Amino acid sequence: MTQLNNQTLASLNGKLPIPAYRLDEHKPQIGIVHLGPGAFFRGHQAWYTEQALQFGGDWAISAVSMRSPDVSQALSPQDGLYTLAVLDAVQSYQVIGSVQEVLIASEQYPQVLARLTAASTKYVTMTITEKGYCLNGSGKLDLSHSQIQQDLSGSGQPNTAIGLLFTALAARYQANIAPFCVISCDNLTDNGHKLRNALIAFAEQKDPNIANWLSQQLISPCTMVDSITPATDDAIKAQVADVLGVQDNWPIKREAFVQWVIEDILPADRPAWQQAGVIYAQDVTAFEKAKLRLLNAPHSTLAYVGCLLGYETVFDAMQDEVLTQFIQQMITAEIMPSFKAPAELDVKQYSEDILARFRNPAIRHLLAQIAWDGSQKLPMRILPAISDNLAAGKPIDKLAFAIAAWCCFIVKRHSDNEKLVDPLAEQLLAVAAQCAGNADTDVALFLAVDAVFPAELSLNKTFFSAVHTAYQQLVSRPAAALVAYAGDI
Ligand code: CS2
Repeated sequence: MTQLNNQTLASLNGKLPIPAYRLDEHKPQIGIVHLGPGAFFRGHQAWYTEQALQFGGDWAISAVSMRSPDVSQALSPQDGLYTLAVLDAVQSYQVIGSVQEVLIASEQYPQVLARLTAASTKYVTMTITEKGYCLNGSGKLDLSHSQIQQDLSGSGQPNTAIGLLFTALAARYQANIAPFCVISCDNLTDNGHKLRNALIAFAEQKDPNIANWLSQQLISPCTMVDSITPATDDAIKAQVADVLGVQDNWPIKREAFVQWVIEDILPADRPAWQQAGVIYAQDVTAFEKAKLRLLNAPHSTLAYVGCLLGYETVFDAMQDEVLTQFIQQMITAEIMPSFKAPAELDVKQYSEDILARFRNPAIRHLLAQIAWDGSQKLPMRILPAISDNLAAGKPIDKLAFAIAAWCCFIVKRHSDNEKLVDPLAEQLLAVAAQCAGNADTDVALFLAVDAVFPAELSLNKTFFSAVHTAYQQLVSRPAAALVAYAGDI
């Protein structure tokens, strides 16, 4: 079967939407560099930019992975082209052309730096996951982080995204070129502010003049990003080859729902993202909170409780009436009262729509994938709601059940001798190795992991006892525990 690339693109015309601008003589030049070319980026920001490119401008994307060669090896023979499959009530396919190249920073550092220091590069967007920002428990740059220390020492190429961005910004400063705008597209509370502060904190260690310049000129909006985009599997590769009649090494699948809210501080010189459906808002925080607490918190809860019950996908778990009742009750009784939703958001409808998205039969989303990086995700998704409810004297039992389920999930990973995907895997598995199924000691061991549980939580008696009660029931009989929690305790 022939390969999807610039030569075979024209043959797809009329079969499905293709990037016609790739067939033009004057192709859009690169104006955006994206760090972390994973599935979510390719189904979300790259799709929005694809729509925006219909309105013109030099906004093609140079995608950069820090170390992994996988995406570059798959897409470079395809001139960066790939297929987006939207799997929902209606299924559709589109060839995306906004990604012009995929580079690997660890192997192609001079090219990456050249892209980042070019005056024509106006934006750097990123999906580097929560751990990629190297932040400590209070959301500040962790200067004791081994890779940050290495990058600060300046010996060799930067290993972290923060180190790479600083190096490029420093070169722009020396060359009197304005800083690019940085746009975090990760599920981090206050993502834009945290990124901006991390870059300035790094610069303060290296050169106070650059730190000062960045604090005056660096634009880093907060964003809320949303679209369920599971990892690509062989089934979708075969499906896409059927539809296109050409081979696509790495197509992307996602649901139809897609949302991007950006803090309204970008310069006028920007891609036509608004025409593509991006919402610009004065205050993104409330949107972020709503999404992290009403989508990502239930997602993580489904992942840990669902895995303990032996389910494989979100769709499977959502077929379990007791589990969905528990999730709905957790949302209504504890999550919704924990924050103030954006005035324009019908929070009840928004939550119902999210649960309907979880029931999408066309999306095979593995719970095990959502379960990755719990030590990074729970402090963004569940612990803030618990802290807010504790401060307001509101209930936390169901949220604490989710935390206890995470602990049991780790204990099970350890006893089944299965891999735990988490930057703190070693520490967490060491804790699990000491667990004997006794809630007194086990919960104390987990809550002592201060990289996850700040002191104000781990020392909070109400929180400890709520996790303890849930863990005690979950560790021996998860299904019975769930039944108990799905009703009122
Ligand atoms: C998921 C998210 O893997 C996960 O942690 O909860 O990737 C989720 O699918 C997206 O945030 C949806 O926008």
